[in-house]
Amino acid sequence: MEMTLRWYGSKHDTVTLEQIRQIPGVTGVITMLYDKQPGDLWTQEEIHALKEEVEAAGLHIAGIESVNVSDAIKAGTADRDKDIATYIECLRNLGKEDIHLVCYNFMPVFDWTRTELARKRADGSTVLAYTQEAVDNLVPEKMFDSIASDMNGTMMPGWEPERMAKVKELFELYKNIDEETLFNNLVYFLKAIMPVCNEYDIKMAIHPDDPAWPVFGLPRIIRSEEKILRLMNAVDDVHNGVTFCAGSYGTSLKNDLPHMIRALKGRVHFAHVRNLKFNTPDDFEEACHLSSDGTFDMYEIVRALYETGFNGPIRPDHGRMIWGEVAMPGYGLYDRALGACYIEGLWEAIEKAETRGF
Ligand SMILES: [Mn+2]
Repeated sequence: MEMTLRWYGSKHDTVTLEQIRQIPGVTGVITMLYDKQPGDLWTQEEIHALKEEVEAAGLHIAGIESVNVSDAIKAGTADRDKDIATYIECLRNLGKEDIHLVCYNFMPVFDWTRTELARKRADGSTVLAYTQEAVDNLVPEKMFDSIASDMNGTMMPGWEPERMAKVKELFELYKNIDEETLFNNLVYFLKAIMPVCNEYDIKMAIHPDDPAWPVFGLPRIIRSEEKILRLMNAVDDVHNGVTFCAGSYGTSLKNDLPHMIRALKGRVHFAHVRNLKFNTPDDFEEACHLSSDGTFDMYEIVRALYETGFNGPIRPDHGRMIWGEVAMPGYGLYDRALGACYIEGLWEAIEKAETRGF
């Protein structure tokens, strides 16, 4: 595995490449061209410039998160073939720049949903949190407003003002799309892009839906072992793979995370490793990464990745806001750095126990 950190680019991120490089063991960043909208072309020159900036800081681009998929592709409208052609061109340009991992998601309208971005914990830290009750009492437009007012002056991916302005239109677009149609649209997209992925050895890694159930009546298709295996089998190519996001699959306590990792052996290309603390099955918060602070056994998650021969990038996921840091909620420097070192410690212990036979 390679330890990485997500980086939002010098224009948007409060964390610098210089700081990331000083986190023990971190050698790569997961990034993207943050001013691009879904459906835009990423030119080779733009990708090259980003790559040079990262490499000048002594790091490298370990993968892209994300090349976002347009609503035309997800909803299967008349424009989808045009957008798929552009997507293929983006992949080709990434391949030419020697980038071989692309994370993406296939969630309609909302990329991810939390109902609080700064819930205060007993130690004074703040974390992202979710309660089903809050979602049940919100109309989608208000969801955008509450997220926007809580961003610490930053822009959160998936919650861009451009998308907020279109929320009603987007709901209209997905009105008649059920899970089966959405799944078929995803398969259509993957089959169309597999040739360029094979040509440039680009591993596509789908991010699960977050939370792992339908919200606001929108279909959600990547949320359980059964559903993700169905997708792996529908397009049975190693380049059709998975971002194993523990914190997203883990929103459903029905998902057995280590079991899922083993079932997906060979198809997990990227891992988001994070803990959640459940207060009730309908109320969870993003704890620090340690097993002792949350609900998941992080040792078992990392062990499943190790034992299945996982060799892609791992990144710590949303961290707590601690030590007075002001940053994009979930994406401060300090707690993610602690998370990275903790995961590296687990990995080293598991690897040494295995290779030294104790
Ligand atoms: Mn994730």
